[in-house]
Amino acid sequence: MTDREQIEKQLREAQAQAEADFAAADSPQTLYEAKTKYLGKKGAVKAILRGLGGLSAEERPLIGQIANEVADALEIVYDARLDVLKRSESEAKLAQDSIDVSFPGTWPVRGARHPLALMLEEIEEFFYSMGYDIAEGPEIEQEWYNFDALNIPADHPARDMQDTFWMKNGGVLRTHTSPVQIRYMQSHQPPLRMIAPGRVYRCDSDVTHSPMFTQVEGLVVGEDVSFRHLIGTLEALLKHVFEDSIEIRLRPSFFPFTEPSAEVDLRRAGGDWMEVLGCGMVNPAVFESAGYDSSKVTGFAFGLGIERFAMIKYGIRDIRLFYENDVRFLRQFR
Ligand code: FA5
Repeated sequence: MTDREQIEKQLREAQAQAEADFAAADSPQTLYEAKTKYLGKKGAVKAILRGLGGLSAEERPLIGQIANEVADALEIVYDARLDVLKRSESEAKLAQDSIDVSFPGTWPVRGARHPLALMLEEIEEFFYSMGYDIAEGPEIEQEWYNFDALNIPADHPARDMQDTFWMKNGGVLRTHTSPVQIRYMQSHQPPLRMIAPGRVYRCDSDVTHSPMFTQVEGLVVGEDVSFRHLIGTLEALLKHVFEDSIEIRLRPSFFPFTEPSAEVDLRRAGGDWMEVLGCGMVNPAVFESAGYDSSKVTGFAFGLGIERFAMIKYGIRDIRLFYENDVRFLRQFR
């Protein structure tokens, strides 16, 4: 056998031995060790090539080519075996880590919507479905919008109906959402239907009065809007919010911005009456402040307190609970 044949034979034997070792490897780790043993810098193939010294210049490239073929072939066998080993390794892991779907899990702690947010959403949904626009106005209001434009002149006793927080610059924290009526009419022409929810402020505090509370104003203006429309609308609203489980009482009342005016009280069977809203037909003086021709339009308006609605709906006795953020209270609305 010539030297060349000798080396070629060694290479082929090394290849066969390597393939057998690769096949026998039972983990990526042992497979890698086997690869290094044959193809690494100090591996068997390199060792054989180092023995090329005795070959002629023509023979050397031929042997080099065979060595490359052997190395390439082994790389392919290596990759295929590695694939198989990795797959069976991950299958074994999956089988071991199998999930017990009947095991009770840990529940994330869930928050709850605030009862006032729930109530407001319910009221907004009702009016939105009836085609009302939803408007907003500033909480720091000009005296003119909060009072004068609503037919409450400076020296009129009606100014004291609501205890006002005055600002140093002469502005007020709005005492009701009625000023939004004026702002809305200034920027819209009749016919119109809108509600204006928002926070209002008064120097006032006990179990049914909070210094900050939330009103929803309503305003409908058109050519033939009547008191009957007002009553029908409020009845439909109360039915939507309380279903049939509530008694309704309408009392004549007084507001400078409506004429005639009324207040609505509600009571659960066996409970006490609670006033929830004021309403009436828009006073012509209010149309004039807003720039409408009071001989051409009529309208109704109302202002309701959503804390009072929520107190009755959820059976809450003290209005202050809404603002104390006691989680034991809030959790009940989950
Ligand atoms: C007004 O504020 C009128 N602007 C309502 C109105 C609008 C009448 C349009 C006619 C036309 P009153 O002060 O009564 O009215 O308040 C209306 C509602 O707000 C009350 O019925 C009550 O539900 C609620 N409310 C009043 N004061 C408080 C308070 N301090 N805390 C909680 N809710 C209150």
